Amino acid sequence: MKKCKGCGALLQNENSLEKGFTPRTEVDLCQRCFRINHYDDLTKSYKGDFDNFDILNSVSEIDGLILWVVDLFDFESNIVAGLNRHLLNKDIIMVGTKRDLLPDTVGSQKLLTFIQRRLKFHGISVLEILFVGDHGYDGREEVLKAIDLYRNNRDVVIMGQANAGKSTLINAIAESDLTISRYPGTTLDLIMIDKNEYKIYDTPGLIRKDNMQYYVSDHDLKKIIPSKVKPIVFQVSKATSFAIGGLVRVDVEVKDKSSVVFYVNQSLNIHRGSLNKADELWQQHKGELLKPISEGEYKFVADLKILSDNYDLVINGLGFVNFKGQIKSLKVQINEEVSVIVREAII
Ligand SMILES: Nc1nc2c(ncn2[C@@H]2O[C@H](COP(=O)(O)OP(=O)(O)OP(=O)(O)O)[C@@H](O)[C@H]2O)c(=O)[nH]1
Ligand SMILES: [Mg+2]
Repeated sequence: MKKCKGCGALLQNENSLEKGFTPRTEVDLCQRCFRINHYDDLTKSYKGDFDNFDILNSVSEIDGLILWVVDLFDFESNIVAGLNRHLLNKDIIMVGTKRDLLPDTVGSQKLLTFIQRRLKFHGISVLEILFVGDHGYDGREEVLKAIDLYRNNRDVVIMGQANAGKSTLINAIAESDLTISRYPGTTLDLIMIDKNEYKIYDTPGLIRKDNMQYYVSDHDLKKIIPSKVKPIVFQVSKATSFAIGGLVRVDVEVKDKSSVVFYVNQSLNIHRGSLNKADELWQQHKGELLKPISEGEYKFVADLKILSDNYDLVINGLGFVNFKGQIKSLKVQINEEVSVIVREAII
């Protein structure tokens, strides 16, 4: 049986709702990949169908150097807990992607120090940390050099969270034609690319269920995935409530004048109002004026620790909010499954 060259699914002409469907199996691409390539269209998101354990198992079965691909913008939700335990005795290089989504003011050295501290915090160790941007083209040579340096006659396996930019990176370094899309869950099975001296394997992305992208409809995904980011700055001097669409409500009380900057998809609407009117607004307008919303129940998070006078509130899958100044309290309302954390500021 032949595999689709775009997503790795076995080609079949029996069930149009299943992976790998094509009316004519003599072609190279399944219908879904064809539609993504030509119409930027997602007929079905497979984001719920993967088993992280199976994916990590198939990665560790290959005798290869591992490129762990990490979306720098969505860094916290790209962390794979216990990475070194899952990939015992493997050589791992971290490749941070989407460097271009972070402001230029974040210099490479600062970013590197930040990442090293966060990896230490999460108990992850890697041989080297590299950054790429511009869809893998900015930083491509460094990745190829690192592969040469660490490969030791082995093949190369790319792994990481869904939508991190794994297939994009392979296309940049191996001039391949893997299907890429703005939606998570594009690559469906292991794909081998023969680069003559060695093979590069693409893998399906790992899925985290504490990620906002998991709880919005396929239709709204486009609006929330951080593909275009323009920071939105607010000055705050009294108790204020912000709403990111109807997805997240952030209530802030300040001791002193502070700045609050949102780094989320620029098409999301950020509503600002006074805290004492926020309950009413949220109850009346969530889902209408305040949209999109997520599926399922919302929780109230009130015990967020304020770390310093410059820190980020990270909302997995959505982006982050930076606070500079003396903040008295910070409370969040959000889908009950989605993780929010505070960390030292990346910027
Ligand atoms: N801005 C920016 N976007 C990028 C970069 N690299 C990848 N992307 C975008 O990220 C999205 C996901 O890319 P893919 O290569 O499909 O990601 P993947 O990790 O293979 O995803 P799965 O197959 O679902 O696991 C696409 O919209 C890419 O265009 C980058 O360096 N900068
Ligand atoms: Mg992919």
